[in-house]
Amino acid sequence: MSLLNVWKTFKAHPKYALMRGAGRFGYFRDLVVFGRRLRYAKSTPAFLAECERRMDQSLFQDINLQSFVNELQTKGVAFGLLLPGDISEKLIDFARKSPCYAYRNADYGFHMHDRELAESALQKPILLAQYFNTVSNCAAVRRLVNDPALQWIAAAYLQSVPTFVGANMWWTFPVQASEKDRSEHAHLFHRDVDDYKFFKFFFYLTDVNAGEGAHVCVVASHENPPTLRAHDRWIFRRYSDNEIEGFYESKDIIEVCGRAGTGFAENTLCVHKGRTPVAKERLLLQLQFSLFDYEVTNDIREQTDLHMLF
Ligand SMILES: O=C(O)CCC(=O)C(=O)O
Ligand SMILES: [Fe+2]
Repeated sequence: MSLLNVWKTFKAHPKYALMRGAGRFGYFRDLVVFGRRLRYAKSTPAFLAECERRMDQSLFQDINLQSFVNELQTKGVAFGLLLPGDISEKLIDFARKSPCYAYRNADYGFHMHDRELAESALQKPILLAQYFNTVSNCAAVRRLVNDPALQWIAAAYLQSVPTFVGANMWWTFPVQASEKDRSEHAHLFHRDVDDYKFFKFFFYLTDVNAGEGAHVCVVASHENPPTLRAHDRWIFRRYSDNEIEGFYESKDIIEVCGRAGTGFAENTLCVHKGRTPVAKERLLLQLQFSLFDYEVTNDIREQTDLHMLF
């Protein structure tokens, strides 16, 4: 990021820019988490109790919540969620019927069935297309955001009343994309600094097989950054596959595969990336929870700012 970009971010979102600086340091992150925990010392247990009271409405009845949170804490990633078929169907139906936006650009709207036309209009392959305003436009997304089990996990993991900071639903397509596009859209290994403590739920809405557009993450790397260069502990950058494969044991580099509906949670301070699909597109829904909302991770756009390509 150039100095000019840093300055622009600082002016637009000063708290976010400060967090992006201070959040690189583990002891600073721990301090903020501790302060927040004290501040919410009374309301967090009340929040957890309210989730427990509503638990019979959850879509995830058979998951051991405490072990899930423990796994997320120690490994940075926890598996075992599965969406009921009717909820997956509703999400996929929403994706089929609503416009998505190539490269997350609000001017590049198209319907999934018009992908080829959209590529002709843009004169480039579309690696990724994202939906906007999913919470307000899709009841199934809202149902998941408010699910008591997911909310309980968020509160227990963040040790605080959690803040939901955004849903993101997007396609990745099997195309020959440029390195620049792959880097910008998270297809190279990286770590996220989205808050002092945060995590994301991921739900696959298409089957994701080995070698396809899977999410790949390095277990427990949230506490073990890849220190390959002098400043890697603090500078957040993209890493090559070779760098990551050389630094971590191969058993810890996990390619997450699963059928449509498969869900997991990850603190994406862990090293991770999305694989560029080879033959089959991937549809993913992500829900992000953190301590603070800097209003940079949600998919909310003014309707008047959204435009179709044709
Ligand atoms: O597409 C993916 O699996 C990676 C997405 C990613 O980097 C993120 O959600 O932080
Ligand atoms: Fe990421």
